[in-house]
Amino acid sequence: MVQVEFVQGDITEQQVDAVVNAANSSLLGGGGVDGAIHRKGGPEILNACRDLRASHYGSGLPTGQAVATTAGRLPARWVIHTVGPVWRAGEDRSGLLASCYRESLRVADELGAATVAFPAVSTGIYGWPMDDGARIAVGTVRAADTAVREVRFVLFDAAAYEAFVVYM
Ligand code: AR6
Repeated sequence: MVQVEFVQGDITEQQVDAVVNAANSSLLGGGGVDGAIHRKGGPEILNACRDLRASHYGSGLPTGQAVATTAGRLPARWVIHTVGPVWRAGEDRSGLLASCYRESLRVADELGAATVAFPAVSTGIYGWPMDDGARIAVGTVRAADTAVREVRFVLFDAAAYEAFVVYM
């Protein structure tokens, strides 16, 4: 079974095989985690994303799916880009959020990544409530059928860390 860890910190600094990016469908960058990964990882990541758009995802990466690129100058070897759902009150989109974690681990397995760091997908600009995002994230990873040995949830602030660590 996958070993789950929780740390407060910056996803771009993680020494793991793959870091997961909370991207958008365009794969061409944005704010939050996405902005930080492209800024620190350098242009190699954006170039790889442009190639993916041209070759496989002409209309963008659908919500809930995941795809890998180089990690450029980051300490990790790969970035796995996933597109979380935007929170909509009164609409249950939790299956899409769970899919982000499951699909990212599936891509990690394809790469042969043994250690993977995740941010709290959708809980920033996309507005998902942190407590619910943490429950879905940890529950999905623990239930996943994966060869990944270690999943590290990297939480940006103390409130996010507290929300996740409940599920230790
Ligand atoms: N390391 C770890 N966690 C971080 C970092 C970091 N460097 N920076 C922010 N967080 P967000 P989303 C936390 O907004 O909600 C982008 O524009 C943050 O506090 O990065 O999935 C994309 O292009 C929050 O808890 O991702 C999309 O358009 C969590 O990471 C959109 O934002 C996710 O916040 C995606 O929105």
